[in-house]
Amino acid sequence: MRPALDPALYLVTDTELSRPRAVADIVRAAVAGGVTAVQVRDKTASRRELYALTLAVREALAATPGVALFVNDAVDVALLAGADGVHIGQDDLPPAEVRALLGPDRLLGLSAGSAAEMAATLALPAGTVDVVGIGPVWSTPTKPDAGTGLGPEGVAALSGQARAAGLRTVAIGGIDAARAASVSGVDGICVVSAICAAPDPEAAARELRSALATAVTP
Ligand code: TZP
Ligand code: MG
Repeated sequence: MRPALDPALYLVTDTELSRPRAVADIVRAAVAGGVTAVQVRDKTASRRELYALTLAVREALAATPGVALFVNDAVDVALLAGADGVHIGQDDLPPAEVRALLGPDRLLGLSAGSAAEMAATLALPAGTVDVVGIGPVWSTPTKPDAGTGLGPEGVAALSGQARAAGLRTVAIGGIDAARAASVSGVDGICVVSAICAAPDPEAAARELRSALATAVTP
């Protein structure tokens, strides 16, 4: 069976922004503050380091079985580390092939940042993708190459298409507690710096959670 996924407050980790703290410690605090899903993302780590990092985060999540664990890009690492799923972008292996590698019992997330990418996502066979990351909502120094933002309206429009097809959606890019209130029409918000760079990640997660009511609409 595919693991449960509550995407309401989705943390994507960043090793650099977390320093000098360990990513697993940030994750532990963030979950205590209300984070519901976690993606291990480290573009500079070796495969071996990413595997070790994923195991450490998995251990940090052991006490909270409802919090889904994704690995960014690396299907092999996700499978070997016993993660719940993998998140891929438009330049990674094709989603249908990744689904074949994952089998039916893991979650697959996919990034879509334009109408064309959403159309391609919606053309995939049912059950390929579980959750679509839509963004950036706003341009963000965390991922400078993500480009200019779609804005909350652009995200809501793409999200509406995905949700009509039965997919869940998260908005990503430039979201903090103040801006979360202007996001709407998604199943969750996804943040990196708002939690990883926060002096108190637990308090930051709590603050984001209370801003969620307007962003996450049925
Ligand atoms: N994909 C699109 S924007 C982004 C990713 C991974 C980074 C979002 O980071 P932040 O710090 O929440 O703006
Ligand atoms: Mg990728």
